Amino acid sequence: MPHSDENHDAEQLMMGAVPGEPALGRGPVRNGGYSRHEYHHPAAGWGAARSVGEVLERAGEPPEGVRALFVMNQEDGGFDCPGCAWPDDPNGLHLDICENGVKHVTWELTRAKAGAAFFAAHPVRELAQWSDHDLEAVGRLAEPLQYDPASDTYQPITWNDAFTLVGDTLRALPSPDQAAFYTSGRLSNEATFLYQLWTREFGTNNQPDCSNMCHEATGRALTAALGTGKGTVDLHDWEAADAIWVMGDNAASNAPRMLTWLAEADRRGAQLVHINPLREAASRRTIVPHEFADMATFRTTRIGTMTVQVRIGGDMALLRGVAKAVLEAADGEPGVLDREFIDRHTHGFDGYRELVAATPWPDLVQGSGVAEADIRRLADSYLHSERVIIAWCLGLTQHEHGVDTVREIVNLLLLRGNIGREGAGPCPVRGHSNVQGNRTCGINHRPDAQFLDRLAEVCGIRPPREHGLGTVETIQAMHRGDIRVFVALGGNFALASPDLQYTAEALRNCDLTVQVSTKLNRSHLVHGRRALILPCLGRTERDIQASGEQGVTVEDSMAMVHISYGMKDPASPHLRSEPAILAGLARATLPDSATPWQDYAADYDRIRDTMARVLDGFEDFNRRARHPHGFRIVQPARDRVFLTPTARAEFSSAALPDDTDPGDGRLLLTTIRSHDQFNTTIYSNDDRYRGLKGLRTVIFMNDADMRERGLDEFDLVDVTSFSRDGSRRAVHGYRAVRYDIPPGCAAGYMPELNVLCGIADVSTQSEQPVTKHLVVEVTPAAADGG
Ligand SMILES: Nc1nc2c(c(=O)[nH]1)N[C@H]1C(S)=C(S)[C@@H](COP(=O)(O)OP(=O)(O)OC[C@H]3O[C@@H](n4cnc5c(=O)[nH]c(N)nc54)[C@H](O)[C@@H]3O)O[C@H]1N2
Ligand SMILES: Nc1nc2c(c(=O)[nH]1)N[C@H]1C(S)=C(S)[C@@H](COP(=O)(O)OP(=O)(O)OC[C@H]3O[C@@H](n4cnc5c(=O)[nH]c(N)nc54)[C@H](O)[C@@H]3O)O[C@H]1N2
Ligand SMILES: [Mo]
Repeated sequence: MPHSDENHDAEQLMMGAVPGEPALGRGPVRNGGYSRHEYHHPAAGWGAARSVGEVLERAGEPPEGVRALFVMNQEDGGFDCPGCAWPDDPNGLHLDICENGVKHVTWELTRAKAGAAFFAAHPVRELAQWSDHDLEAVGRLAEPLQYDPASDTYQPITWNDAFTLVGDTLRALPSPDQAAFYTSGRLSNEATFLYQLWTREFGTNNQPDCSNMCHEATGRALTAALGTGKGTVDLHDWEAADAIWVMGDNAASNAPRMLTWLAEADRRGAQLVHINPLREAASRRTIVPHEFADMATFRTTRIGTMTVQVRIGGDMALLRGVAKAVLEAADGEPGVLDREFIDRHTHGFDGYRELVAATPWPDLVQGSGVAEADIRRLADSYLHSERVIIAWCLGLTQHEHGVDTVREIVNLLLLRGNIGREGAGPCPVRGHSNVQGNRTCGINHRPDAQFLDRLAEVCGIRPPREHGLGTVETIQAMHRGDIRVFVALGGNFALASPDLQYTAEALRNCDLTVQVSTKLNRSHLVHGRRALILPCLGRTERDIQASGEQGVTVEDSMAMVHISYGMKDPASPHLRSEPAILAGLARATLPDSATPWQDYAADYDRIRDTMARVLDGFEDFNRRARHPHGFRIVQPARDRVFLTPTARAEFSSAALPDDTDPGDGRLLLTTIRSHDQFNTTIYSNDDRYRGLKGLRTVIFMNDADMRERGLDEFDLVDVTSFSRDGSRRAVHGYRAVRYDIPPGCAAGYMPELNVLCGIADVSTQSEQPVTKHLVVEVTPAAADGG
């Protein structure tokens, strides 16, 4: 097919859909070159300061202003950082700000605005050619908009007309199950509660959420093993642990405030273990992030005492190997196990012990990609540590065997009673700042009966009992035409989901798509026949309602709930808060509703009063939320109370994964974040700690795999993925980059590579897309046309 550059559809180039052409990626349009260097500096520190400076400059914000805001935030109990879910320092000793937190806040505070004039001037087909960075860089959405097919533009609509359109369309559906209601994990607890109440009163449990792509496996594993779907440790435990394992988490970029605690643990001589196919920055040296506020105290701390380079998807075999070595040691010295704990508090130990004994070492070595001697070394470290915390993130969950792997973590912890005592326990590192609170407050496509009973009783509604659809099922149902209306409270569904092409077809097949958002993104351009953009306040902005100024609560990774007050004036006078928008939508959908929607929107204390009656652990919510450090939701497993059917912690005896070998010269590809992005929000094309500048369309590969394919650094490659259903997908014009990663493994960035994730490639255990486990072929790029 003949072509010339200017004829290429920029959107196609962004996706890497044009053979023979370098893919563009979704960051800022490249004006310079790209480069690679070893990153020798500590994680965070001066590089961080410079990078923040650049982001601030682009957002037109003076750095001092933002820094002052953060300081003020800490002193006055202001807003919760909309970045990651890592908890605030409970001792209040650290000024807990980090480079990436400053970036997220600044991105929300930007002065640039996308109003009616902007949308009138730029039809959707034109915006579709813009990079995702450039879309968000337009600034904050300033007024409600409706898609006008005649002009292919978004046009202003009044809030009332928008609510009426949604209400009328929903009521006209033959069944409430023909609508789906997505949540991204930034939504406050109060808005979450109203959202789930609206959709359940309307009549559906179709509540897909970002958790379905994130930590779903964690929730299911911990619920099965411990009776509650959350971790059991808090930051005081981090201060008391003798060993901290960090599995499948790029902490330096994605939970930078964790570095403070890793550095502290290192100073007191705790063992730090990083388990990751990639050698990540947090396993080297760091300057702890709060010190970034005061660069005068530039000092680095060694973090990372042991790095275990497991192969992609090899974690379960590794953990089982450690368990095997522990159980072997117990044969000679029974005191190695915490027998009293095992006998009193657990169930299934004998079966597990037999299974582990029957698993030969070569299987564990093969499955993990780690030598037996190294597994034994790790086991020694485990045995010599009295108090062990195992933390994990997406490297473990986004796999077919995510649930089994998280349960294997629990197995290992149970052997030595490393749960429900000081300094020990499982510690999932959550993603979005309130993703955990979303679940706690009722967003769940598989709600339990007890919760629905309470909701029915307190709120006087009749919630549907059948389970609803999760994220991938929702995409499939939209594609089939079974779901006609799609509502999203935040997020960027069109780009965060797997199989971008298929997901786009699914969204375009809807009668109506509604996006409640702060910034312009791909999901506004990939829309249904009718489409609305409803702009809302961000967490940093002051929220004034009929009864006065309002605060909202969020729950962090360690189950602490606290109230957050915005401090900035809203970006536009037309913005509404999420609770107010939800109340408006609910009233328009349910004209005969007895729920006091207007009162809820007028005074969030009223929402919290109702939540206190529906949700376990939220008693006296209004008072306790205002306590200076908030309150901790009771986690029974922390006190060795296990709400499982046997009332004991459950060992799991699952089979080892059989999918660690992609076969036939193929590679396993994991999709990860760069340092300069927050999910689908791309700040720049750099990935500082991995030493890469100016390029996102890369495949990180082992040197041997590159040589085998005749590839040099930055050579153009094509990547083909092989889905379970036999289908193939490809990206063209990526560049190979040499990296310290095991042979047979490769990595590249989400969301670009979501093109390669087949819709059928979903974990049967968790429903999560297996975005850390794609089977691919990497070949030198074919010349144009193929
Ligand atoms: N700055 C910033 N902060 C964020 C986000 C962001 O995009 N930017 N996103 C937020 C969200 S929603 C989430 S869920 C978290 C995500 O936080 P992370 O889980 O750190 O996110 P990823 O970049 O996907 O990185 C996964 C890590 O797992 C490793 N990994 C990949 N495959 C495997 C495997 O098979 N086994 C093991 N052991 N490791 C593996 C990768 O090398 C990488 O270090 O961060 C949150 N915080
Ligand atoms: N291949 C691959 N795919 C993945 C992943 C992966 O590791 N690999 N990770 C998955 C994970 S862990 C997650 S969590 C999802 C993320 O999926 P999402 O949560 O859907 O995506 P985000 O990029 O976080 O959403 C960004 C948008 O949220 C909106 N927004 C920001 N703040 C607010 C607010 O306060 N209110 C409202 N209403 N809107 C706001 C803005 O418009 C912004 O454009 O992606 C998943 N997709
Ligand atoms: Mo996430």
